[in-house]
Amino acid sequence: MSSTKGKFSFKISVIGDGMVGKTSLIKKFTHGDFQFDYIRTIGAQFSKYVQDIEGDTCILSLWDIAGQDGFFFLRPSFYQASKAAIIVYSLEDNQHGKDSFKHISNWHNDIKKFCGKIPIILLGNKVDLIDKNTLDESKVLKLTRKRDFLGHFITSALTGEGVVEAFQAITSELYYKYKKLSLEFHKINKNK
Ligand SMILES: Nc1nc2c(ncn2[C@@H]2O[C@H](COP(=O)(O)OP(=O)(O)O)[C@@H](O)[C@H]2O)c(=O)[nH]1
Ligand SMILES: [Mg+2]
Repeated sequence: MSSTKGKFSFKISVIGDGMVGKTSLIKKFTHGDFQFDYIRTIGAQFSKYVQDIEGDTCILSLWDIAGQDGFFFLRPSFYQASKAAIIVYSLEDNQHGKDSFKHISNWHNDIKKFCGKIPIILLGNKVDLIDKNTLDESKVLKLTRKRDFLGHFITSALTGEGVVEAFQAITSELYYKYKKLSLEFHKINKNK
């Protein structure tokens, strides 16, 4: 974390199988003015997004896997110093959707190896492609509890449903966590 005068920087890794909508979700959240900086050596792209909370500035740096399909283990440099992660799967009622759900645990184990326990939210994306009434959330809620994820959000990068709520949940979690740490840090130093 870098925190001076109410300025916080958070790296958030957005992971999950190819084609689940990671890039589209980031674009939707940042209103399309998403500037990709491509890091060729590790196959990643990221964008900065600035959000003010309670007078402090939070700079989010959203890391996105550039173009790989399926599940594969990422390089440590992709995850390095991530303060949080967003794991995306697809709600599509087909093999791709099912596989992307199955791979959540793999993605989680992968990031845990490099970052330890960090706040993670799970996004079930492409809800616009299914009938919401047929959605059975019991399995995913069990997984959310078991893996101690911060929450599960149903999203659509197409309609925008749930997108802002999801990104804001992770941002405010980080903000309050690091704000508290920074206040404690200043208190300790003042008393020295
Ligand atoms: N209907 C629908 N299509 C989506 C949604 N999100 C992404 N897509 C489409 O799914 C494909 C893969 O999206 P992309 O963001 O590139 O996935 P990524 O590989 O995870 O980054 C693209 O054709 C997107 O237009 C969504 O919420 N609803
Ligand atoms: Mg992508």
